[in-house]
This record gives sequence, structure tokens and C-alpha cells, in this order.
Amino acid sequence: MAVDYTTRDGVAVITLNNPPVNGLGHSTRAGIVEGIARAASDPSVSAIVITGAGKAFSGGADITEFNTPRAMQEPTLHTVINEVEKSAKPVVAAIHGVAMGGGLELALGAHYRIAAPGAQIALPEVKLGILPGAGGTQRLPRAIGLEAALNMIVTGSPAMSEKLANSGLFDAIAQGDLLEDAIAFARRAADRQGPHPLVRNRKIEHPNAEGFLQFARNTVAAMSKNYPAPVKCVDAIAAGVKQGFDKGLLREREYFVELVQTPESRALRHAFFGERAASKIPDVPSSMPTREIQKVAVIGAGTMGGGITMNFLNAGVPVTLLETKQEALDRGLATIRKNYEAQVKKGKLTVEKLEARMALIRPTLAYDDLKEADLIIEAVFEELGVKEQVFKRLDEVAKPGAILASNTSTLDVDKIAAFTKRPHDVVGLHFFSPANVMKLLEVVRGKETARDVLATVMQVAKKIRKTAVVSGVCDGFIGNRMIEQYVRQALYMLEEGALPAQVDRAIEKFGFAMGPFRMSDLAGNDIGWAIRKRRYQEHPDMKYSKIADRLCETGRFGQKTGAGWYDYKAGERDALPSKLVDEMIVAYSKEAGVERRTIGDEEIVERLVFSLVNEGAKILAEGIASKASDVDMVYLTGYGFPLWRGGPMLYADTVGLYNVERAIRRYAQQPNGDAWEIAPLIVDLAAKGGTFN
Ligand code: 3H9
Repeated sequence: MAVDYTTRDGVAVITLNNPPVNGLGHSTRAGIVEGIARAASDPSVSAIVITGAGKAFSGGADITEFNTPRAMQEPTLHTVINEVEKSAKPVVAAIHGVAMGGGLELALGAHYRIAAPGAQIALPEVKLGILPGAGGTQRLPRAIGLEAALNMIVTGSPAMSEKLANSGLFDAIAQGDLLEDAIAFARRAADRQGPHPLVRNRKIEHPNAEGFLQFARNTVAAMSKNYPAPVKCVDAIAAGVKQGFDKGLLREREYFVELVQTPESRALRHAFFGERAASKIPDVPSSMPTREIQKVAVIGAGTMGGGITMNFLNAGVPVTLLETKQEALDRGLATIRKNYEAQVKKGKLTVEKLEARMALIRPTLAYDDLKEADLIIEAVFEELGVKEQVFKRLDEVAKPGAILASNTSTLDVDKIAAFTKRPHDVVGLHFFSPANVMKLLEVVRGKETARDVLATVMQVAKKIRKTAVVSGVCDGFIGNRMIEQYVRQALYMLEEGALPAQVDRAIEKFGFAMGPFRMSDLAGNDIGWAIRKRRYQEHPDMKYSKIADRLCETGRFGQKTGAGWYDYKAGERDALPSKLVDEMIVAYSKEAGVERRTIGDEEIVERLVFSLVNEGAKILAEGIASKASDVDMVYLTGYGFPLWRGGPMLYADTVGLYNVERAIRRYAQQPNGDAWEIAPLIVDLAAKGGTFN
């Protein structure tokens, strides 16, 4: 049963019981209506309490029902709320844990609301690309005022129940046991003369509602360019203010139906579930026991090691930080302190917290000090020989059962594991730079990595607030293996007729945070150069444009040298198109015997994005990623792929795999077409009319 019904002291208690978050799916909705009817017909019942079992009142409408017939199947949430409002016996919503979306809308339909301290209250629908569709845009402004409500609705941000104590939303904040307090409150309410108050009958008071709404609309439109939902929220609220509750409700409904079908909403919902799905590994059940991780050690206090360390300090976990030389250790510690000081300056951290975090670091030069660590992450120089020394030493000092992790971004984790006598304890933890900021963590599963090691590191990732995605072992893992094909296409396009600024502009217009050339200038062009040099030896058959090598030979490594694909003014980060580089590119084409042509933005975007999709499909077919949404999560959280497009694989589904296949085959006919070896999975799915997701 999704809803339980009991009576206590003449009060009916309707308990939403649909784990994990009491989503308002069809059976829950039906259960509430049934409960109200039962209470109405029971003369011994004088009032009703609606509450939630487990950790939440309700997380809102069941998102998995969206765009399915069940979402519209009666009783809809509107019907449920109508029944609540119409009840002659007073209905009290008793809120704890979470009251979000439809959950809050249900509570807003009740005659009274009582909340436990610490409950998270939100209308987070915009984060899913929709608006509150069960009266939230109409009732919340009537409950807490126009400005506060609009702010909550367009941001979707949660507020704590205590903060809303005097907002007009709650009739009381529970002092003791929530249910006991709610039952007592309901009994008192039953003694009052009806009709009981309804939020819908309250007035919206504002000295200049029209002016405020106009201002809000302009601001919201400017801030949410690629997302249609926030502006629709303002429009729905405005309709209610100008035309009254019922007309506002109709407008809200109309917008909800429209928004739920947009590609943006589909993408945001995909990301919501994708993030949660990423933490589930097919052959590692959630019941798998995990190892206890109390103490962490990091080897290497450079940029990566320092960033990795900060993640644990932020989560209150002590870190032993190992370096080979005192000065490197001092430098690393100073950088960590400097990063925290920058946060203090911005008002994001207090000095006390800074000191508390620094105090969690135990700096050392001795491997012996790693003996106690439960998890050891190496972030040393990216060379197999160096890793070999580190892992052999770790094998000697680490305690039995300690997890030994490598932060390698390209090397073979199986080879690294083989340097130890305990390959089952070895795993890759590929953090992205800056490691204290970037959400993505690629968890690289070696062929011998133990399942409990995987379960443990996924749990650790959650603790340090990373989006962890499991990747099998291959060159570059999921993210970098795909980006290599993307960069390859970008370079070919320079050779064929485009210039860096045009390529960057086109893909940034598509929505990427940064185009490939600005990105490369930021990361350092020498990094890609080093990888390519290795590739030339390992895969002499693989063709690359040599244009980037040419650039590196002139010492233009990017921002750090003041010049790369672009010019940079001293101390500034603005990428200025470089006449010199552009001429170099044109000269290179001539030398290579390539007749330059105009390349349109559409071709630029297709070649860049479909190169990701094509490699992503191969990664899926090889089982390197276990599901398409994992590939998407890597790109959304680590590579600046536009969130509203849902990641490369969902984007390909949206375009249609038939069309993706045709485009790839077309590009394969062009010069440099041998870079396109179409993934059989795309061909198979396109033939079946299938999708990745
Ligand atoms: C809405 O209400 C529309 C209405 O206005 C109009 C209707 C007409 N549905 O995040 P967690 C699952 S739109 C289905 O790890 P936490 C989630 O997938 C809705 N499933 O836990 C996961 O499943 P699994 C507006 C949901 O404690 C499990 O619950 N509401 C829903 O860290 C645990 O989730 C929202 O947007 C749902 N609504 O955080 C709230 N919510 O175990 C979205 C969760 O299989 N949800 N699940 O992986 C959240 O923000 C968080 O989940 C919450 C709990 C804060 C509730």
C-alpha cells in the first residue's frame, strides 16, 4: 500500500508510504483520496492529518510517471488537492524531512500546516525544466508573499522550515513529536467553526505587483537563456496576480503541459536520474558491505594532489599528505591554504573553518606514515615507471585491506595494479582539475578490482560530493578517450578551412562552456602534445593533423606562456584571435595541399558532437561504460557539455540515430574522412529505430 490509514483520538491519520521519498505516483494519489473519503464517512473522525512515512513528507510528483498515461490518470494531483480543500473536516499537513514540488503543493491545499524543524521546503520543478503544476505558482505567493514565492519558484532552492516559520506558510512549528503535535492541532481545529481557511482565498498584497513582475520577468529571462521554464513560472504567477486564482491555475496547467514535453525538461530529468543511476553498478548490489574509510592519504602535493586533499578536508576527513621533498610539501600546503584564503575573502568560509581544515592535514615525507590509511590516492607524475615505484612501495607499507587508488588519467590501471601483490585492492580515481571544484570523478575498475572496493569508493565519492561514474580500463577512459576524437576533428577543420575563433564560437553557441581551442589554451597545449607524441609511437597507423604540433613547436603553450591558439594580454585571460596563428594555419593548409573551404557552423557542431557520440557508442559496446547515461554524466559534469541538451548520447537520441548515422557517413566521404569509423552500435540502433537511452 502506498498510503496507510489509521485513526487516533478521533483524528484520521493518512500516511504517505511510498519509499524512498513518498513520490505522488498514481497509487499514492488514489490512496489519499480514499483516505479522505473514509474519514469523511466515519462519524467518529473529526479531523484529518496527512503525514509521510520514513525520511520525507513527500518529494513531489513521481517523475518517472511523466509523459506516461499514469501521470494523467485520475485522481491527478489537482483532483487530490481539490478533495483536500473540499473536506468539511479540517485537514492538517504534518511536514518533516522534505516537502518538495507536488508534496508542498499538496500541503498548500490543506487547511493547516505544521512542520518539524529542519524540514526542507522547495518547489524545485524548474530544475527539472517544468513549473509547479499543481497550484504551486498560485498558492505559494498567497501563502508567503509575491516576492519570496517568486524567488523560491524560479530558483527551485530549498528553505528550512524554521526560516519559513513566520512566513505565513506554517500554522505552527512542532515543538515535540511532529505527529503528536499535529494530532493535537487537528483536534483543536475540529473544535473551531468551519469553514476552515484555504490558501487559495488569501489575497496577494504588493505595493506594485505589476512593476515587480515586469522587472522579475526581465531578470529571469536574462539569467535563464537556454531554459524556458523559469520565465513561464513568472508568467503563471503574473496570470494569477492579474486575473485571479482560477485563471492563474489554468495558465499554470497549460504551461506545465507545454514544458514537460520540451527537450530541455527531458534533458534535465535525464541528468537527475543519470546522476543517481551512475552510482549503481550492475554487478555490485546496494547490499554489498563496504570498507570503513576513516583516514585518507594522498601522495603528491602538486595541483592535483592538493585539490584531491581539499575534497577530504572539506568533508572532515583527515589526510596524510606525502611528498618526496620538504619544499614541495611546503609549497603544496601553502597552495591549499591560499585556496581556502580565497574562499574566506569571498565570505564563503570562516577563518576558524579554514584553520580546522588545515589542522586535518598531516604532512609527511615518510611512506611509513601511510601505514594507518584506509584509502591511499596517488597523484604523482603521469608516467608508468613512476607509478611502479609508488605502488611497489605502497604494497610494502599499506595495511591489509587498504584501498590503493591511482589518479592516472590515461595509464593502464591493470598494469598499475600488477605492480602490487593485491590487485583486487587497486582502483583508479580520476579526478578532474581543479580537483576541489570539478564534480566529476571517473572510477576506473581494473579487471581485478574487488566489488567491495568499488562499492566503497562510490560511497566515498558521495561523501566528498562528487558525481562518480565507473569506467572500464581503456586509453583515456570514458571522458578523455572521447575528447581525443573531438579534438582530432577540431584540428582537421582548421586544416580544411576554419579558424580557431570560428570553431570555438560555433560550439560555444551550441552551448559548450568553452570551445576546444580556448580550452586547450587554458589547460596548456603542451599536455595534448605530450599525449600525441606517445600516440605516434603506440598507434603509428592513427592519423592526426600536425597543426597543433606546429603551434607547440613555436612555444605557444597557451595562457601560461601568454600565447597559444590565441593571443593574451599580460595578466588577462581574454582570448584574442591571433593574426600570426591564423596565417600559420593558412600556410599549413597550403603546405599540406589542402584547398581551404568555408565550413559552416552546422558542420562544425556536427563533427565535434558526433565524434563524441561515435566514440561514446564504441565505449558502450565494449562495456567500458555500462549505460549511455553514464557517458552523458561524464560530459555534463566534467567537460562542460550543455546541461539543457542532456549530454552527447541523449542529444544524439534527440536528433535521431538515423540522422546521426547519415551525417557520419557523409563526413566519412570528405577529406580526412578516415577518422570516421562508424560505431556498429549506431548502425544497429538506427536500423531498429532505437535509442541509446
Ligand atoms: C512535481 O512535483 C510536479 C508537480 O508540481 C506537478 C504535478 C502535476 N519522483 O536524491 P536521492 C528517487 S515534480 C521519483 O538519492 P536524497 C530518486 O530517483 C517533482 N523518484 O535521495 C532515488 O531513486 P533511487 C518535484 C524520486 O535523500 C531516490 O528517490 N520534486 C523523486 O539525497 C532517492 O533520491 C523534485 O524535483 C521523485 N519526485 O534526496 C524533488 N525524488 O534510489 C527531486 C527522488 O532508485 N528529488 N526520487 O536512485 C530530490 O531533490 C531528492 O531526491 C530529495 C531526496 C531531496 C527528495
